Amino acid sequence: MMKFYFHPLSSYCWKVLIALYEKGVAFEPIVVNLGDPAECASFTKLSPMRKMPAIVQGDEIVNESSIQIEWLDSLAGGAEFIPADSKQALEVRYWDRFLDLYVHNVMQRIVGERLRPADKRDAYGVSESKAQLRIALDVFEKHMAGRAFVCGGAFSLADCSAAPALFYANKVLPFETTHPHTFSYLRRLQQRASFARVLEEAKPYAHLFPSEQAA
Ligand SMILES: N[C@@H](CCC(=O)N[C@@H](CS)C(=O)NCC(=O)O)C(=O)O
Repeated sequence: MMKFYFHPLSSYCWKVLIALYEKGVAFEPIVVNLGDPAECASFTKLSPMRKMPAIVQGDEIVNESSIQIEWLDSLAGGAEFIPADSKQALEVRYWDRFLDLYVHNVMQRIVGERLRPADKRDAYGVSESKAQLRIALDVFEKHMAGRAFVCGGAFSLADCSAAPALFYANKVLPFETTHPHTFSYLRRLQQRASFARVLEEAKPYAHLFPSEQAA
């Protein structure tokens, strides 16, 4: 059976978990504690950059969330995350990149800053990251006006990317009033069975998320 190495609070793991739940694929969940040096060393054998999640099936190791979701698409059955039409597929991949690079990774930098020792924090870097995140949200807000999903009429890889990125972005830069289309899309995602399940399973770990006061 497919092994899924992850942490229940990790946003990139959420992205792939959503896809797994959408597909209804059976898998063995294995929680990774990167704080444990031995676990960390053995996980690095699966994921050379030490990034979660990692998927292992037989001899095959699959890294990087977007590739993992494309790989899941290549398994028979279930939802399709990359449209067969090549033009639509490019649009999905574009928004997947946009959401990872300009929303998800920027949000991670802001959260990561909260975990640094007090004397190593970079307030200027945080304000720059928040400014970048605001620009990305502005672009996304325009795109989402009148849309149910990020691309076309169906849930895709781009929606898997959007869910965790926007959920945590809303924690570091709340956008209910500034970006209403994006906010109502996030609320719809939270009601979707796959993401609602991910959020429910993460609840016991929610206290580990660093608050702004921690920074
Ligand atoms: N580009 C990677 C990013 C994965 C990533 O950033 N994972 C985080 C958890 S959300 C991680 O493993 N962080 C551990 C670390 O950097 O030490 C992907 O799409 O899979």
